[in-house]
Amino acid sequence: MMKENNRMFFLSLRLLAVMMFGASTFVCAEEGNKTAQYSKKETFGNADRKTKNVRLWYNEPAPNNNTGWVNASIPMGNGYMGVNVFGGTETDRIQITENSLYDWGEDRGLKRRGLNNFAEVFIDFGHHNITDYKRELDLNEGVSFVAYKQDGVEYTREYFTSYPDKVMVIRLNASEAGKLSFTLRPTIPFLNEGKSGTVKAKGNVVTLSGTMHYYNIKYEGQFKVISEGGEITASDNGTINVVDADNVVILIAVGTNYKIDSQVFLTESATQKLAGFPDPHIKVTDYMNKATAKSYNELLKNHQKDYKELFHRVNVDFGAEEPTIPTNKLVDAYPEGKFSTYLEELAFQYGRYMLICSSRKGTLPPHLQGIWNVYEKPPWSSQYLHDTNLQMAYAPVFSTNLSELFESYVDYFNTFEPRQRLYANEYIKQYNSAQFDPNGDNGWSGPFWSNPFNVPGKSKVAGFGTGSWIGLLFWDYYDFVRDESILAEKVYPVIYEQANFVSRFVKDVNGVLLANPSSSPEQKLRNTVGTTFDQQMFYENHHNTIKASKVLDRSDNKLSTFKTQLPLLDPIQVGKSGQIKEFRQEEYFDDIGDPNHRHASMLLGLYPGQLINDDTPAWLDAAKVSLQKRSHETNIGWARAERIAMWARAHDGEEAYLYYKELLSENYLHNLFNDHRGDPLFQADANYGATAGVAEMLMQSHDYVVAPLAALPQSWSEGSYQGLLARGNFEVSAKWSDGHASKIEVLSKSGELLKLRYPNVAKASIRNSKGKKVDFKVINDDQISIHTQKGQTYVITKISAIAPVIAPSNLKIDNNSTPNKIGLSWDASADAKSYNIYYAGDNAPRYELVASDVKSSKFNFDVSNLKSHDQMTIKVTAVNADGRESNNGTTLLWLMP
Ligand code: FUC
Repeated sequence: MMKENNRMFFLSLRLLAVMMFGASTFVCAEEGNKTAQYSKKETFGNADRKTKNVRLWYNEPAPNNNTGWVNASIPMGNGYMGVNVFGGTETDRIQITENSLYDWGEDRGLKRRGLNNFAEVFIDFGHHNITDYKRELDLNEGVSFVAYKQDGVEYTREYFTSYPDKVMVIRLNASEAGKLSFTLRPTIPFLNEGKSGTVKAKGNVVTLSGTMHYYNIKYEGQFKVISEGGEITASDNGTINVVDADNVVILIAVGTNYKIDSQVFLTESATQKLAGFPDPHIKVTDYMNKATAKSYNELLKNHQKDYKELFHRVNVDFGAEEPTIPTNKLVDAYPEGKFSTYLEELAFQYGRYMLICSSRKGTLPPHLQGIWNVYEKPPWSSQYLHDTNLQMAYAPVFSTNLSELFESYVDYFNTFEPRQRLYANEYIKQYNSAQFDPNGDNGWSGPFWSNPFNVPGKSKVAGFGTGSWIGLLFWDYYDFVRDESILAEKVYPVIYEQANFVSRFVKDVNGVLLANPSSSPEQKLRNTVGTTFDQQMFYENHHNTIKASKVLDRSDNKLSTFKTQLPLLDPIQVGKSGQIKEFRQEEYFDDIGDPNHRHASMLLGLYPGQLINDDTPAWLDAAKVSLQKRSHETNIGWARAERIAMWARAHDGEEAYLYYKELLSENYLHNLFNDHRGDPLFQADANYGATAGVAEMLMQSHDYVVAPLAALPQSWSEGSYQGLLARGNFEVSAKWSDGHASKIEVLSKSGELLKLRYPNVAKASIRNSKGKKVDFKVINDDQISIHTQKGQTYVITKISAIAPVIAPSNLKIDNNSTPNKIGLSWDASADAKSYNIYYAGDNAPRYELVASDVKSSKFNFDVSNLKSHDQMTIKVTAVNADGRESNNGTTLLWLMP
């Protein structure tokens, strides 16, 4: 380590130069005399792939208080720990979170406590005459920096959290030898009768250890100071003093005796849950010893290899210039109408960054605050809430090409699932005892909230669909990566046993099977029958289970039940406002519950589900009605994020973008943490969710047709992206200008059939990466299919632009006085040579063509043969001189007299 420090001294100087003077390249690693340089325009993967600079930077440290933590500190993490770096000069503060340090109990009047703050680490420098201050989080590097001058000396620090080496590394430098002096002061926050601990310093190590009593959690943190030059003194008060060093590396390792193990959930006694698990001293010492044996250089290299391999899979560029103002100013200017495209790019990548920090195999999954918590009593105890928040944490994991990060949840799920099986038995006995299997083969029930120690059974505020919603994540894991061993081992058992459970909670009501009991998340009407939430989630999980059984050629005994039930699950009901109903009892949109509710659970089949799509255009139109009626009233971060994705699925890039703008304007703090509702109250869900929403704007594949630029807003008229993942394991890249794609590239990673939709794609040049023409099948002008070869890239260029056909508008009934005749009229479309008239009766997913080639903007619709319907949606589209039909139409709902 010592030898390396010399070299790293120069590294720090270079980094400082980059940060302060904006050099375009910086030294990232040195090998002997060889210097490896990473330029800003580093290429990777295919030749076109450019990494755009994505960074947050500030001209002052984060204020040293809770507001500074939530608003301005820089979050980092490696699954083993989350850290928030303040970057102070008088005193730096590094707050550490370890996701298993959980407190519970009712002492001191605090009923629910939850995740506790692991450590507050202070580094006292006493620098207060500083100039040229800058701190930065470089998302491309996964490293953060601080630099400033004091009395002519340049001080720099680099921080990173390494997943492979399980430690945090801080590197401190001064530009002159012997000028680095500080005191390292790790502390244990919130010591009280529920938490005991001590901090001791010996040699060059501070050890912080103790017990969190409720669950009898042993915790330990080690902080090692490796200094070149100067003197190190350990004090009895648990601090280490460094005087006149040249440069220093601090290593931090933390842990508890928690293990991701079913014992934890199956043991009732709180203090026995961790019984028999090894003391954390063993593993923390092991992490520390292994890290100490490596040079700083090696640690940095390991970290960057791991981090960059994930982060750099996706690049987005909406044509933004890197701003010259710091990130806090960028965020502050945004609501004033100075919309920054750079911030829009940055926030997209930030969600991916946060997921990499907070969801790594072998460590607990991201909770409501990801892996960051400064409090003793965090909001909602930093739990896993399964009626939207947890699912949103994983919303970008597949589409933004980070699939293996889901493994963190897979392991957690598998440890709590045995406990949920016991609940499943109880619930079936309680609600539908005739369906109880005495052998205990009743599947698993989905939890609402859970934490690292408990799964308290079902939700009081949502139906059993929460489990099937978890099932969607598992299905997506396979559906995106198409690995049959993942399907067989990790996905199928989960979704099959979920279908097994919910299949016992459906009741025959007039020939359809309705969830009973049933609730729609957090809405007023509870314990009813057949909410759209439950119906859709049951439907999707049954459907996916049957599909998976076919892929795996399984013939398990309950499949026949699922197959019988599936067509009777009746997942979508269209109401009298033309909306997708949330409740069976609902007629018009705002009949029941809060019309502006943050949850839009009746639309989960639109997103993140797959049920409502381009192949069900009448449902898609009904979903749009519901989305419009849900309005922009909500100020809740995650709800806005969800609507970005929902509007994107409805192909309305402008509405999707508007929600993104609202989120960035009102919910994003200076460090880009999402503020749930303006307290500020941090919830990481919208950070992840916004990333997922933007991904849906850029590319969709939920109906197994890869659709690049499916909901592009005008504000992103120029741009490119690389590496988004589509179902079928296709990596998709696109480049566009004037809102029109000039190039689409698809890398087939599993050799599956590629269906591709883009206007005029059938007339474009379609070649492989060697420039050879590729055979494809034309489905229509806008859709083709290709039997792909694994590993081959398909390049689509020369895509001739189409002017989208303007839809007619304002469809209305002029005259309904003649029985069985509806006299329709609409405002003409300037593009129309003729019109097509359609209807969809009641809850039909698709329209029937009533008339085509209608030349005027009036039509007399004869409904005498359609009297069996209670209502119908009528739709008119425009057809232009080339025979191209408008994407949208004008619709109205007709209630049969
Ligand atoms: C659900 C949401 C709330 C909040 C909470 C943590 O109850 O409805 O908005 O996100 O979880």
